[in-house]
Amino acid sequence: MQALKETDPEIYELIRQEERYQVESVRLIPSENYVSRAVLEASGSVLTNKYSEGYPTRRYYEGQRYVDQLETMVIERAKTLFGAEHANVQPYSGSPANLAVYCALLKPGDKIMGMALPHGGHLSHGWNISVTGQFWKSVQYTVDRETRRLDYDAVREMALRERPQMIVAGATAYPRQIDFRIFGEIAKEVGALLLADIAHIAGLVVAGAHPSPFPYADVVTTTVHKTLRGPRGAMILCRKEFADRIDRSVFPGLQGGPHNHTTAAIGVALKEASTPAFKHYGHQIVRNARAMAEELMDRGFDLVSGGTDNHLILVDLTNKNVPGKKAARALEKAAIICNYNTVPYDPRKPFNPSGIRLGTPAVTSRGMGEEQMRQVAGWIDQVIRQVNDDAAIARIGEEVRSMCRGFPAPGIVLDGD
Ligand code: DSN
Repeated sequence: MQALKETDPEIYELIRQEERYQVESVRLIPSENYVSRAVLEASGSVLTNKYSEGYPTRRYYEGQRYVDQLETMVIERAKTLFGAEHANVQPYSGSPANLAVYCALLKPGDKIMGMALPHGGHLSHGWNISVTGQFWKSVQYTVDRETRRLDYDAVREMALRERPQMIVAGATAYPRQIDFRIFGEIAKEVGALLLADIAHIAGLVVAGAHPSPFPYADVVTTTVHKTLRGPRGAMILCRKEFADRIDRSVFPGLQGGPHNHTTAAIGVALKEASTPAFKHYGHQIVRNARAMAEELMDRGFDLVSGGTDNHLILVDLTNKNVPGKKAARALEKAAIICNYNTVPYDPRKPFNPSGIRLGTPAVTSRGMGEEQMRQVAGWIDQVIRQVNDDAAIARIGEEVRSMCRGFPAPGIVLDGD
């Protein structure tokens, strides 16, 4: 980054510090990852210079001879990888992708039925402070109070009672597999469309480590920067019959020019995701999450739903008498990065909730395995036990950083290395 160093040493320095931070910490935020050098290069390419409103061969600008080839190739890769009839690779991120789907397929005043945010859903699934819960009517299903898992009978009852026009299946903090087949049946039964938001699990789906939402969902949205390990961006995959409405909703409905540098980087990530190595990676994410979950439970941690079968773990810290925010802050000081999170039926407020959310996509990208996951769970335990002891936490941080040095972070070459 010589040019950046000369032009803007302040920004250069912050990026260098962030690189070191990412290398020297155990990153357990389940929606984060390390992209490859190839993805970073495509993302930082001259494609950022281009405007190309419209779609391949139907643009409002000339000069698209390479951009058209590029976007067409990325669309084809997306369709092949997920087995979809149509793909739109232009949404800027996950929330705009979901908004584009609602704008395309719902009328004002129609009803969305999604998973409640405090139970693991996403803001854009119709939660009341999101425009998706304001422009459309919204009802929200929850997890069961006892099992803290989805109760599909209750979801069906709500759908029969509420008759939504769209059901959203997908989550950001749900540690169990989602049964898209049942969601598909419920949607059919009540005449609703099914939107599967697989942002968190797209990489697992591609790897065969989580059942696919196809052919049950009418539309599938996903970000590409989580388990799929691409740049920050999103895609909408759908049946042919919805293709025109979806495309028109993304552009010109909601967006202007696509971010072509992102499109290129998505293409690279999709190519990487089609390899046997990625398949192994997806399964290892789940094995790692299970190992960490088991070790945490052995140490007396209360995991929402009693464990995990995907990439994430939701820890309810009530029995440890440490609020989630305090825990997450202490862990950060020990070079373990996670986020505080509400747990279902949380008596505490979202800004200082009872839980923390942990995930294994990023650490798995570094080649860490079950042994390291158990070790990390042990450090988490030690930090929570000594949450007020800064010296002890600093000592744990040294151990964490030392372990990290043995696992190179993809895409990052530290200055001087
Ligand atoms: N904000 C993302 C997450 O962390 O799960 C979801 O969009």
